[in-house]
Amino acid sequence: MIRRSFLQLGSAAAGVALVTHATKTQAAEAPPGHAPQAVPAIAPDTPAARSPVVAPGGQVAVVTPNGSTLPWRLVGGVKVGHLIAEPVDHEFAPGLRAQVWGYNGGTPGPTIEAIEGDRVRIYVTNRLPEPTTVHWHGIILPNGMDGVAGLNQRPIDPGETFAYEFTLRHAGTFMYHPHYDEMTQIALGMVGMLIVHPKRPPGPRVDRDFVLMTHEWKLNVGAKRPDPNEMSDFNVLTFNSKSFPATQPLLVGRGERVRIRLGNLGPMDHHPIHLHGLNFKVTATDGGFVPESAQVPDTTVLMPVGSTRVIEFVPDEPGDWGMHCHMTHHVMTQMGHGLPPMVGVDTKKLDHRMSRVMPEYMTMGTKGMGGMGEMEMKIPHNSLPMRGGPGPFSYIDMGGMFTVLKVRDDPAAAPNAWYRHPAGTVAGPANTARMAADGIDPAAASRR
Ligand SMILES: [Cu+2]
Repeated sequence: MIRRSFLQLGSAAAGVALVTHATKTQAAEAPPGHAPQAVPAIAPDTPAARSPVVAPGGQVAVVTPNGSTLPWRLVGGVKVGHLIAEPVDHEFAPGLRAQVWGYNGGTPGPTIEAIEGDRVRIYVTNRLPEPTTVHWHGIILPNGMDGVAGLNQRPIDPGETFAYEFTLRHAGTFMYHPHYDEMTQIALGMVGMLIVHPKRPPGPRVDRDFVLMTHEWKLNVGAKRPDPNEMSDFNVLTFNSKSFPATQPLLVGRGERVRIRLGNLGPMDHHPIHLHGLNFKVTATDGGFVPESAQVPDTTVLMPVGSTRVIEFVPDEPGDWGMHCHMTHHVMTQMGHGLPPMVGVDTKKLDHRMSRVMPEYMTMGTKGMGGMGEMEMKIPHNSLPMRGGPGPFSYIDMGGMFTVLKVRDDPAAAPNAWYRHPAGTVAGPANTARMAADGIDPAAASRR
């Protein structure tokens, strides 16, 4: 019996029934489910090397974790690129794949990177089953290049290739996406970033420059494709279309100036993105650069749908720092949805009755949901465990829109390793003698 059936049974009895490793023998006989795969906590191909300088003023190339950059070909002074809109077989994290739509074999599409004043010609080939267009979100260009189907051009039919050509008059952090059947095409993953480096950078030179797009998907357990008709209940939350632990960490050097360009082309939700271990300033939006006098220090930046926010910081505390959406359901995955509230419920009678018909039955969640992700329970084929992934101390209880900012004295060293904490700098069990000396009553601590 697959876990979904257990859930239905459990739900009918206002309980959450899961098979744990305590009942492995029976569980091992269960047919089509599979145990959650052990996944490496750190993606192996972290770009550790220093990025090349690509623009005036020592501006470094943008790095797209889990993504790529669109290659240019220079023809008669024009930068020529090619976007192919097409279906993509995408892995959100090990154990969860789906048929999505994207560009050039991926979602998000390749990051387009250019320099203020560049003339670009971008061919768009449509390999989708329906028409599409590309809108260059935030770019000020001739009206007929803006990509709104019906208003600025006719749609690009399946099999056709259109050419878009314009001059990048303004520097900034922009995006691209279809403006034909947006509801379907954006929800299925057709999004990308468009970075225009300034001719004269307005602020201090940065050492690292990353782009991260937030996105949300409704992917029913067992479904082959995300549901583009969903309006509110999204269950797969991603950075650059990956859920933790598949999100590639951002590796930076202590004391380096770091820029992260965030973009949100998700269908419906804003995301408050929070960084640990540092504070930052918002230096730009898709509307332009924020004057230094107006830059507010912060640790969370709200990412409204259809906008970009650029943050910059200089981390001075080394370590592995969490970076995540602060909406608690956005660090959950498929299994966190639609469960009955169980905290504090007395399930003794239910467990006893259920054990007569299903010996492996055990109601869970009565003490909270912590630890649910790491249990070796059977989960349906092609689904994610409730949340999280393995960490250096124990299971990390967050998944979805979560990644790790790795601040190192030597950013070129051991990108796959967890941070090694100096002795005496990790929280641990308190010493009772020390507690007493500090005026904390050990008896009060042990009272329940
Ligand atoms: Cu969120």
